[in-house]
Amino acid sequence: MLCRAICLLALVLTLAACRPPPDGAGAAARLPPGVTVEIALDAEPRVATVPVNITITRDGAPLAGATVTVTGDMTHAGMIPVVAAATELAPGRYRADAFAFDMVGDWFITAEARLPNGERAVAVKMVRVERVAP
Ligand SMILES: [Cu+2]
Repeated sequence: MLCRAICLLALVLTLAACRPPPDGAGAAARLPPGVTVEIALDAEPRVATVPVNITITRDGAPLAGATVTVTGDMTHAGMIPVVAAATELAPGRYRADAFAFDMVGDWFITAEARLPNGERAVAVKMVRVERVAP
């Protein structure tokens, strides 16, 4: 009985500690061994077009030839996700030029990469969009 209470407490603490975005987007983050996917915005997040840079490495070396899609979604229901394809600028460096935030609030950006060997790598970044572009 005590054990069960402790387990339950541990579960509650775990749930409270990380608040994954709705629809399990946080849980969808996955990286094959040795692969890193970094998401960086070109500018301060605001309601405007803000290109998204994605850097992909395997064992520290640039990973070229991936197909990368960037999806922006919000933490409230009823949003149509923003989707933009990224192009490869240099080996391992990808960029979604057309990505645009269309609302103020909390967003999560998902970068999904199909690697040349068929593996799938997914990273998620939380972003708060504070204001409309001047
Ligand atoms: Cu919204």
